[in-house]
Amino acid sequence: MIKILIVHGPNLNLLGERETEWYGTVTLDKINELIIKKAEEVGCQVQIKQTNHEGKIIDFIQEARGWAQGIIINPGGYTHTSVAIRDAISATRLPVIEVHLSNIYQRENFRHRSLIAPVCVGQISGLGEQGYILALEAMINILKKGGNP
Ligand code: CA2
Repeated sequence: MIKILIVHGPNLNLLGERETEWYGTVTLDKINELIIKKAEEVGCQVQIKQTNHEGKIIDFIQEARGWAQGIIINPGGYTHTSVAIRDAISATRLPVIEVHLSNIYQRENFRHRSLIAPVCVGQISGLGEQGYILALEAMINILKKGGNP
């Protein structure tokens, strides 16, 4: 069975409470419910993790090689700053899809650059919680094709 790791980065645990103009009112629990439902429908296994710490994200990426065949990640604010997360993704041989709830290109200039996207197979930005579901579908197709889109 295909196994996929989902990583939510910093502050995503606050979803639904504030900044609803960018992220809507959906909570992280609700997003995780949708992901699990989709995974059950398509018959894949998911592990979902959230952390506010950069090093933990790196640990999750490194550890994923022992379990998962692909990674879906919303690196939160680290998207725009973290060479270390980029290096961890580069080092893993797993395909990675980057997801953002908001359209980062409609926002402040500093959010237009992702250090992570160049080492991912693709990026989904601006489609809200749907982005995770689309990423899951895409990842399954990519894995069925041997790891390339
Ligand atoms: O759009 C996305 O998914 C982001 O990754 C969300 C990050 C942001 O730094 C990225 O530029 C784009 C922020 C995570 C959520 O932050 C919240 C802060 C307060 C209340 C609710 C969420």
